[in-house]
Amino acid sequence: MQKALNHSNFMDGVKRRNPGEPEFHQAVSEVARDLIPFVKTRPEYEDAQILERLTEPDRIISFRVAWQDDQCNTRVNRGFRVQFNDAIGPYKGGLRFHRDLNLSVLKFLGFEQIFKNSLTGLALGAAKGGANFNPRGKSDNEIMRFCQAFMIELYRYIGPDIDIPAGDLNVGNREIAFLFGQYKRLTHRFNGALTGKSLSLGGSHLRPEATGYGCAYFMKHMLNHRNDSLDGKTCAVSGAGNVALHCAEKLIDLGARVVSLSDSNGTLYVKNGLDRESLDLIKAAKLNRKKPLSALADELKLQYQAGQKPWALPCDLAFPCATENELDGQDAKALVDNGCQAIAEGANMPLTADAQEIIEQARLLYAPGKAANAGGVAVSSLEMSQNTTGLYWSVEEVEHRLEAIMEHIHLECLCQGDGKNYVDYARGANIAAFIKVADAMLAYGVV
Ligand code: NDP
Ligand code: 2IT
Repeated sequence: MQKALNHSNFMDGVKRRNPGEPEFHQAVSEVARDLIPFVKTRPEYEDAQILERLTEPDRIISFRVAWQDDQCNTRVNRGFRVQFNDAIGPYKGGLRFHRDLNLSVLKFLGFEQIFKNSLTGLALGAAKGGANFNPRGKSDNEIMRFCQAFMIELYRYIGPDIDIPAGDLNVGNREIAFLFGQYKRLTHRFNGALTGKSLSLGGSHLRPEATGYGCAYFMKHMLNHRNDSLDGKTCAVSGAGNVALHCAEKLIDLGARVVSLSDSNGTLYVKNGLDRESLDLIKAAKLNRKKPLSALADELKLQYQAGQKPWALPCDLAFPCATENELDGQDAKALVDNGCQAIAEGANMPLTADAQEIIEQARLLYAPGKAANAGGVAVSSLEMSQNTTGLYWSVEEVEHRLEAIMEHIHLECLCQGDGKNYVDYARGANIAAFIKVADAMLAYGVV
């Protein structure tokens, strides 16, 4: 006889089947907390074991990547693609290069992607991939050779209607160009098998900006829903990469004051708010990987707090845009004590489980990454449409569509998460996203 479905039994099973994968357990546990009570009201989902199936990736591909560095030393890394779920569309999700990348991280990212992609309202399944490759200190030629070697294996598993990778941490325009160039040579096809391409390679306007802009829009909608606005709000932003810089840019343009950026070594603090000119200089330098944030702070005569995170700074709104578990319980408490009103996650799972609990118990508005950072994958989908039709949209057209998608996601979260005095966006996002995927899985029968 099967055990009764409850959070503890369910998570025991997940941990037994996936030992030593704490990030994956954390992501599943957060979703299961909301979905198990919901599934118990819909026996068709429970009978069909949808939750058990949803937490098992369709397949995991792992491969050797051998390449040569500038000194002609042979180097070996491990490449991955976790194709998690294609119930509502072809596999879609980013590629990450990071020294410590492992399957726990990729499975959490691929799992979150199922829900994020569903929330966009577009036909997108979910995947994530990358390599345990540390790009720090590598030359452009080394990055190129690594990307080419990585694609020699990956190309077999991807395609415009199979699996469409994009960027993520340490994979931006430059890497996507190297990857796409190699894909094109190997397949003899020019198609939309990768997104995040630069404009000259068939990319979309605003793809680099989309995740950060979308995150700022999501916050705008949360505030508008309670008759408030971004105007004059003090915002703490973490990270100084693609997501953080574009989130900061849109926040400034929408009238907010951005008091911080950060990187793995510390925090740039600008008490009166970064001006657009300084942000543009930082953006130009960071996106071309030219300088660390501390050097830019020196140049711009701004304060850099080495070894510090931004969360102890007084702020109205917080935007963790760097990486997973970057904001812990102590940081969450500091935000609450300092009067922070709302958090929107630009990064994937930037809050530890106890931080999320503290934020929700204090009744801060809380937009989970699967809702707030979905603008990136949404514009990736717009890039796919443009590649398929060969018709390309203007900046204005893409921005208009991105805004509409973020508004739609906000409404989806409200539909399932609106409580008496508090909108539980995390619950709303989990349930709204789940219904669409679960119904598709039911329709397919037992697969
Ligand atoms: P980038 O590589 O462009 O930038 C990452 C930034 O985060 C860098 O400034 C990096 O600093 C900083 N960072 C990395 N690790 C840490 C750490 N442990 N502590 C503090 N800072 C750190 O990546 P993205 O901006 O693209 O991605 C950021 C997050 O957003 C990730 O969680 C990613 O999964 C998520 N995301 C990205 C999307 C996209 O479209 N790119 C879409 C949706 C989500 P340093 O240079 O010192 O390493
Ligand atoms: O986490 C994410 O949503 C991304 N890295 C972007 C994925 C995509 O396919 O654009």
